[in-house]
Amino acid sequence: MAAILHSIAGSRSFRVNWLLHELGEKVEIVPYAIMDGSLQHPEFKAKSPARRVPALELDGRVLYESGAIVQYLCETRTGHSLMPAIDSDERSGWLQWIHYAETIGAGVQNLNMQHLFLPKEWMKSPTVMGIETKRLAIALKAVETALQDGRSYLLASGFSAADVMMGFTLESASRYVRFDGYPQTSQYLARIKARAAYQAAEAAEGPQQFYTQDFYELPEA
Ligand SMILES: N[C@@H](CCC(=O)N[C@@H](CS)C(=O)NCC(=O)O)C(=O)O
Repeated sequence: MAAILHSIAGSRSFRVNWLLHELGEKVEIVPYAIMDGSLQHPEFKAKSPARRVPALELDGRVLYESGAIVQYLCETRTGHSLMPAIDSDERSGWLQWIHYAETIGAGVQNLNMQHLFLPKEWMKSPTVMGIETKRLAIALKAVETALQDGRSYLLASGFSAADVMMGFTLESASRYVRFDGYPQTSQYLARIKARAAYQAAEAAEGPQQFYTQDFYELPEA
């Protein structure tokens, strides 16, 4: 039976969509939109109490939290190399990146709120936008540093689910922080976007719903 993914195109649900494609699992996507009230339907609330995507129906369960879903999929599916073994030296790094993707994700979310969702100009705070952009730029440095030794992916052993968590997040972060100062990260992002499963997942969910510009400049403070 196909997994049922409750999703907004271009949101964190892309991580789950992409991972399911990497695993070769069937996925049926139930689409929502960020601003049309569809996340508020009682039926969806029963699947995701904070009314957020992703939520995934699989194996007779309903799961929310993208990182937990990614880890669950890695732990319950076999025949892949998306997660280092529990006694591997790389396991702690894998866990760190899985969760660090949400440190970067939180920064992006704060900037999405300021740049995209606050409906009136007077509600936006150039001070908050400036601080959040700086904090995001600092958080991204850890990724650039990790890639300095020329490795292709976050783990030296190769592609893993940590790249799935991080990859989506970097794509969104690049709307707010110019990646010119992050050459390794730039190449890394291009590398993961070239993956067949990434592209198949993009095609399955359709155009992202968040951004109408490639880059959002900071307003004058
Ligand atoms: N930590 C959660 C965050 C989920 C989340 O905030 N999802 C966003 C889309 S990226 C959402 O559904 N936002 C709707 C809202 O805030 O109303 C996860 O990783 O699944």
